[in-house]
Amino acid sequence: MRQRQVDLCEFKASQDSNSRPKKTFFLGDEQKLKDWHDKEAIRRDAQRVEHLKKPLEDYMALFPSVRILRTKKREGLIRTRMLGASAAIGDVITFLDSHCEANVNWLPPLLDRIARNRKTIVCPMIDVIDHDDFRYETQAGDAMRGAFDWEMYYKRIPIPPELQKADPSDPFESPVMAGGLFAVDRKWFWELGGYDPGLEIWGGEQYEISFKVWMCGGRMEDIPCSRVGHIYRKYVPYKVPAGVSLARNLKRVAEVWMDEYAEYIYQRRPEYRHLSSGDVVAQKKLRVSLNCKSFKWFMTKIAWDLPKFYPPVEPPAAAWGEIRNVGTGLCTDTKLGTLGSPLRLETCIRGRGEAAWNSMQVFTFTWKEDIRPGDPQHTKKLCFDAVSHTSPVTLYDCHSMKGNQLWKYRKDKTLYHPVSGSCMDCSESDHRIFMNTCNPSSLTQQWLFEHTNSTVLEKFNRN
Ligand SMILES: [Mn+2]
Repeated sequence: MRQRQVDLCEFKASQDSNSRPKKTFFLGDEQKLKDWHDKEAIRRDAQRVEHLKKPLEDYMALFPSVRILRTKKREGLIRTRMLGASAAIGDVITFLDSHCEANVNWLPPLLDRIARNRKTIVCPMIDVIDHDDFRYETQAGDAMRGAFDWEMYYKRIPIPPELQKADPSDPFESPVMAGGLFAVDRKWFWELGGYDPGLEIWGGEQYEISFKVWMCGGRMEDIPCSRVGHIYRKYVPYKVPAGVSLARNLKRVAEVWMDEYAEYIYQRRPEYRHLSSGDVVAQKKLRVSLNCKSFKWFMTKIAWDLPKFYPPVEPPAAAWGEIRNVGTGLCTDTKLGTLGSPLRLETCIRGRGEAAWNSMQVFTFTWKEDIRPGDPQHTKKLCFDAVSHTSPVTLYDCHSMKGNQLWKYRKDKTLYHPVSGSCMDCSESDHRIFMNTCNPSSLTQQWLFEHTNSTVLEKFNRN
């Protein structure tokens, strides 16, 4: 049998590919590789657009091993994938979105891991194809673990040192997959019950399959040597039927898989608590029959690093309420500002009975050491942000990575910005709030939070 050598780590255009060690991989023979490809099923949702009708069939006629399946009515991503999977005959099922371009030698490194352990679900690394000009690049941070916050938004967290491999091109464990790009042993997929067929159209299915595979005796890996480009769209180009909601899907996943941790979701999304998740009896039965472990096990053994970034119970804030300037007696105010707009200095409105005070002059110095509009229970995802030692202080999307959104509220009442080594200052005449060279004797650099938690502040200032 002729050995075929495949260079795994040659990527078309990934930016850091120069620094990536090259690896080689041996496959049984060429025919086997062809078989793998041939057995991938293609699936399409019900016809809506012209080019998915005859033009698609004409094009695919060039590839005799490709079968096009069509649903009778609109089924959505989840059930359509199940239809494709049920028609597949190969040993391995690979799911990709339609707006993907597989990179060089993307498949063998996925199959290799499944061949070694059939209960491993493997995900390629998803690179970014720009939706405007199709340029190709790695995601910010490249290799990261898949995670979620307790509103069930997908998040990426760094690989902790304990899980980092000597060779960064080695596969690494990921708690949840990003979306729907993965390969799985076909029989194992069906042993797991496929996707929950009660999930509608789109959303939550990546959590369902991820929790299920980990908790029910399998595992999941991201494979740095397998690269697939994906177009991240600006908007969703289709309509979701009335009555279908992402919330209902997420509630279903939480009810079936998350045990007592579902409560953390309901605390943040109270509207989910009484939402109907439909009939989940079959899903719960499956969980029992597969002898699946608890969500607590998942959080302790697999996603143990997640709470450091997204704690189920929010740690206490260091300070909150209005932020009053000592020199001017005026308060920081968002002026209901939009993203990127500068903070302003305005007359303090606390106690003046103005209904709007809540949304404009209340801030929280959070456990992430950033400052956000809103009270501690309802912070917005906007943060005090400064780019230099002379720039205005603006509200920007919170990145939760400290950096230019890290602040220190010091004993001398200054708001110190470690990255620029400067302090928050203001000017009474034009109401500006800006960064300036620290001068602890300047009263315009001293700020008073309405409430402080000295224990938390002391801990922050020790860091
Ligand atoms: Mn996609």
